[in-house]
Amino acid sequence: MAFTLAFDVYGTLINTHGVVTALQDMVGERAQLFSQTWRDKQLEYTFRRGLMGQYEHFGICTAQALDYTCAHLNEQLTDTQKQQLMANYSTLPAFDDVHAGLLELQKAGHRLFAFSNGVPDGIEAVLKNAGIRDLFDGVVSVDPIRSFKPNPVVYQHFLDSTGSNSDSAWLVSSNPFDVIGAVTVGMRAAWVQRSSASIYDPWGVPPTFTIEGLQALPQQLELQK
Ligand code: LAC
Repeated sequence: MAFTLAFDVYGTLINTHGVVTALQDMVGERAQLFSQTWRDKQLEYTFRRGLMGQYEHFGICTAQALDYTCAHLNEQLTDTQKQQLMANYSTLPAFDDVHAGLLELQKAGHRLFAFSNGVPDGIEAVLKNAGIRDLFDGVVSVDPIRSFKPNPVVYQHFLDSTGSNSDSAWLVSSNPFDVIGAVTVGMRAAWVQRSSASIYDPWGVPPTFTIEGLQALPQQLELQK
């Protein structure tokens, strides 16, 4: 049986910490801390906007989280530096295991979709620049729903947009909140734990299985048919 696979983009296919190199020139040794704070705040803003019904594009959440991070860490970046960091967001790299893993899944006959908080143009650009856009059947953004993961409605939007259902569709994500969101609406979900430093939320809602990278996914899915 072929499955419909929803791949989370930022943090799963694409390494958001690809900005660290550019940040090293701007904030030196605090580049890693800056990147992590920026990413955490970006996600927090999506959660809060979703909860409050105050939707703004993911790019706005990212830009406002960047301003917050500068203030929080007392780093005075110029407007040009901030624009450079925002531009980097569309040229972030894919993780090393992604291209080969997607290719094998495509060959196995699965339908592959990118499924993200990003707006369609942003998702298209980052996938294209990372050299993996052609491996997908399509892109599904939360934007038409005007909310963010893990609102249950956006997972239903994925199923509706791809003509799939919770028996045939899987979420593949490194973000535990995303996995829990999908499992809660009845989808199956693979958690991609690339590092032991990545901790799963102890909510009693486990992933269907855990893998260390996409190379393990084809075989794991084979066992689920
Ligand atoms: C995404 C967020 C979770 O790509 O980073 O949907």
